[in-house]
Amino acid sequence: MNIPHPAPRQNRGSVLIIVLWVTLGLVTIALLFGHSMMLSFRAAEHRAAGWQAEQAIEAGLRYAIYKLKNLEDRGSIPVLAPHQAGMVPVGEAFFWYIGRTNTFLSAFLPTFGIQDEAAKLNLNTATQEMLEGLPNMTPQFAASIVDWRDEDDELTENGAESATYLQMDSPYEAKNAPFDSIDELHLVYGAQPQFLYGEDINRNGILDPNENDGDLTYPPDNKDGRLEPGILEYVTVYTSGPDPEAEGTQMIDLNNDDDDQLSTLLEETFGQARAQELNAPGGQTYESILEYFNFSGMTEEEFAQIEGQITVSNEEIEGGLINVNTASEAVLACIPGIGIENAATVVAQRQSNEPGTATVTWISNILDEDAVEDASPYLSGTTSHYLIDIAAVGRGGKGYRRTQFVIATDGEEPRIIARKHLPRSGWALGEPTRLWLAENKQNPLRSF
Ligand SMILES: [Ca+2]
Ligand SMILES: [Ca+2]
Ligand SMILES: [Ca+2]
Ligand SMILES: [Ca+2]
Repeated sequence: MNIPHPAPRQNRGSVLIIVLWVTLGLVTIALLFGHSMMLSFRAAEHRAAGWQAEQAIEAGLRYAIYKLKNLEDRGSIPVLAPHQAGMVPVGEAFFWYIGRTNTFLSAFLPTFGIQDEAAKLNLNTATQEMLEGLPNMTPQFAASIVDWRDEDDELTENGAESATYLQMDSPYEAKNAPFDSIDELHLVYGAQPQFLYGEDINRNGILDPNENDGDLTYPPDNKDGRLEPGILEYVTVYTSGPDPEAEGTQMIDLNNDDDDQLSTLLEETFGQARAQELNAPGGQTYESILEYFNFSGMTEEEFAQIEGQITVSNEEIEGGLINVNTASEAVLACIPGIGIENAATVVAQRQSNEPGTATVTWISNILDEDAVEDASPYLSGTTSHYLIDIAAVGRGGKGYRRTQFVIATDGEEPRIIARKHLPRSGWALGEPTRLWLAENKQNPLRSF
């Protein structure tokens, strides 16, 4: 009989160990595979949420343009929604218009709304003295900004021209031409993140936890419970007006355009009889629209109706008028005639004005005559350049996105003149919103 003799004990043990190893290997592979599946699933989920957020931003942009197109008072700031919470659902996504308050910058939730570029100093037209008045500004940096934009290579005292830039580790030349964007400030000699961003590293106008914890997390801050923003908060390159010759513009230049254009506007707005009672502007040069108002014989209410459609060209002051209804105290303090001594008074008066006021005339009721004369050539009561700063999330609060748009309304139709993604600027909607989204990620819509 041929009885198969069993394998030696030692061999059986080896086979078992091999089988165990193989099984373990398979399990490991399965686990790894599963993990990578999960990762790609999550990545796909994030991508889908990001796409939803991008679509929500487009929806927000379209709604803002619609509101600007249908403004009742030309040049005013549109009111977007009756509530201030600011979370607008679009399908499974949400978007927010990140705004600014009229008064202070230290709340923990962003203000909801459209911002005004005319609330800021124009980097291309503000004088060195005006720039020096900004918070976080140094005389050296203000001088370097002027040298960067002026076309010559003559060094301003404390400034920087190509000779300075060419000595740097990565040399380049001074631009010697106007700024195209405020981000160009990074190239100007002496630019430091603490000057440009201040404590507001994510540029949302509110105090985020990392902006009020000292040196514990970036950025450095003074932990005083108040937001001290940097220069970027207060400057623009987009307010080109008054430039009535600019392409697409519909504004009437009282100093250069045909008087018939103004007569037509006055007749259409007030009727023929009233238009004839008013003083016609013919043959004079005005320093400011306020000067024309005083001359015209209009009431403040009447003037407010045409203010967004007229301008005066001024050889000494080029462009960049500042909207007295929206500019922050810090910006108002830079304007000749207003200064630090009057800026707080202007802001206080503004709070008692009707919401949505879009006129400059009230300034002459609170400043003395000399101050009004100095300030009014720089001032406007309206705007034609709006900043739409939209942040959004997709399904489950994921896929955070943020894009800023500048819309110009000085032509027949509102047009987008700048679009900037802020992919690495960080969460800008405040800690309470982040926590709320985390708690409600399964079904955020239930609260609406
Ligand atoms: Ca220069
Ligand atoms: Ca912030
Ligand atoms: Ca900090
Ligand atoms: Ca602070």
